[in-house]
Amino acid sequence: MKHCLLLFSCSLVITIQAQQTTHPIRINQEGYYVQGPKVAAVVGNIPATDFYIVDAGRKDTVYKGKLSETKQSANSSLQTKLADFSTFRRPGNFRLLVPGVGPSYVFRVANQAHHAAAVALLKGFYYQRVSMPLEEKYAGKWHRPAGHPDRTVLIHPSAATEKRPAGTTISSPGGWYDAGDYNKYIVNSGITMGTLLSAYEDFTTYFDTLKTNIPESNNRIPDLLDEILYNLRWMLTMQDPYDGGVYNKCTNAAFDGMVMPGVTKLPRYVVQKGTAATLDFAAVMAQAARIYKRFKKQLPGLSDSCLAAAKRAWQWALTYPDLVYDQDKMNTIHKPAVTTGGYGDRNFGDEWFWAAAELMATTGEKAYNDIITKELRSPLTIPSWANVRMLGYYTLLRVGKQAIDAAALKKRLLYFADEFTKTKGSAFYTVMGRFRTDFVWGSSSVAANQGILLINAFLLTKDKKYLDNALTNLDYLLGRNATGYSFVTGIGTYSVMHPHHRPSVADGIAEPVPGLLSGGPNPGRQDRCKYEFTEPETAFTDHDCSYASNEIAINWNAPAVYLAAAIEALSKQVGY
Ligand code: 9MR
Repeated sequence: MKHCLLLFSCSLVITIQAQQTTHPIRINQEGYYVQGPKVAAVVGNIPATDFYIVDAGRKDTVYKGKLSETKQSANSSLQTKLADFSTFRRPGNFRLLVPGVGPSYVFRVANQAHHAAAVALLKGFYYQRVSMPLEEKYAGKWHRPAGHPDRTVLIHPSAATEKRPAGTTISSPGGWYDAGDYNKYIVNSGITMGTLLSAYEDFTTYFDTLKTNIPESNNRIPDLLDEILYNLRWMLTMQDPYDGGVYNKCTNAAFDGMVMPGVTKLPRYVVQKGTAATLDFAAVMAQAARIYKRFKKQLPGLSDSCLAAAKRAWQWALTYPDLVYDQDKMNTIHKPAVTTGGYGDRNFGDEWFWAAAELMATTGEKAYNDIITKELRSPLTIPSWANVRMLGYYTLLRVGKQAIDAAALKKRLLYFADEFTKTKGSAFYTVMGRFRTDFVWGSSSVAANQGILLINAFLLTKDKKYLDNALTNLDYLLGRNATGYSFVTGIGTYSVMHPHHRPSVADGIAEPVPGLLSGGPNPGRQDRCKYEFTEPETAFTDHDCSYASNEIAINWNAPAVYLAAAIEALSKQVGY
């Protein structure tokens, strides 16, 4: 049936609420699986009751459906109607049409609908590499010279020891820039690396063949592990060989300006060691030891070195079980003052638990069981840089079952995950936003980490409902949300263009560096930039001023890699 062209060409005028300027039809801009769930959210006070799917080229109507009743969002004043076209199962390019609203962007219905997103998000890490040039054949138009060499890094007075006095230097090259800034932080590398390593452990077969066109792509190590290795080698330099403690960060004294990496030549420092950094390091090294063991031939000695480093870090932490990195306090004592990111965690129970879980899972040694048993009593939480407890749970259920009552832990995890399967009342049909507190600094990573929880629940039960719910948060990240943006640069029709990311600002290229996940709505608006909307799920501005809502960061990209890749890896199995 040919559908009225008039309808198709009608513009996007309508009774849409003042509270929105982006496209009123919110879709996953990257696409939908042929056999999978397909939902769009139409924002505004919509009189229409029907919707249509039209072929993008010929504009034939290929599907007709009923819009849901009006839904009031719990996280803003927005209202929506949902268009569920899950029973439409034809591959191709389409638009969704709502009378009085107009056509949506073109979207794809395809197998492997998120392959490109998974690859781009992983490739995002390559673009964050610090000390090597990004060559055009890998980086395309975003090629650039090497950033900070970090071969001569000063011991800050806060980190001075007899063997490494203040002002002496160490070499600490490589690693990824943390975010839109040019510093390298161990605490944030911890959760990032744990998440990526877990992605490999959970979806080994998928990642064994996934290529991202990086310089190491032909070295007989999966690209994911090559990418992780670039940061792992840097992390190893951050351990003091004399005592096993780990410096909090390798940093400038103050943030660089909005210039390309390596342009400024200001001194770099490693600063005070701390319990959080050292235990995160121990966990990552223990997990890496387990995973890279398979690649002994390609990487002789690496796995053993990682395990030795993990054990030394653990020993240091036993001596300093509660050493907080308090930057403000540090600055009252030592010069120069350091004003870059703090990642100043104060509660270490979760780091103890995660490190113990990884060390136990790798070594099988009973020495870690007491801490595991003690910490198992604490409540489950969605992970964040300051709370890594869940990473320990995932690992114990994946490979460390001998140390725990696995059945009981599984039950707890599923009980927790079930809280995140209540998409029904949601105005955007996403798990994200179930709680208003989901919208914090880096809220996109909350969505991605909820997705990981649900995927773990799926892996434990094979119950498809968990994957369907995880997918709703990928839909959220890629456009079905209150802002109308795809939060991943370069992915989707209307994705963020001006992230707070120094290379993207300074490189003179219109498109931002691709594959980077924007932080997302954050009503805290700590950057004091101008925000058009300020409610929990709308407090976002695509402006490079906005480090509180539109920065990018490695600990946000990592769970998005996991989520997109896991859904791709499982899509066939669940019949998407
Ligand atoms: O992601 C961090 C967020 O949870 C904190 O509230 C915020 C303020 O301390 O810092 C964020 O991390 C930033 C880090 O300190 C420096 N690099 C950029 C990070 C992302 O904004």
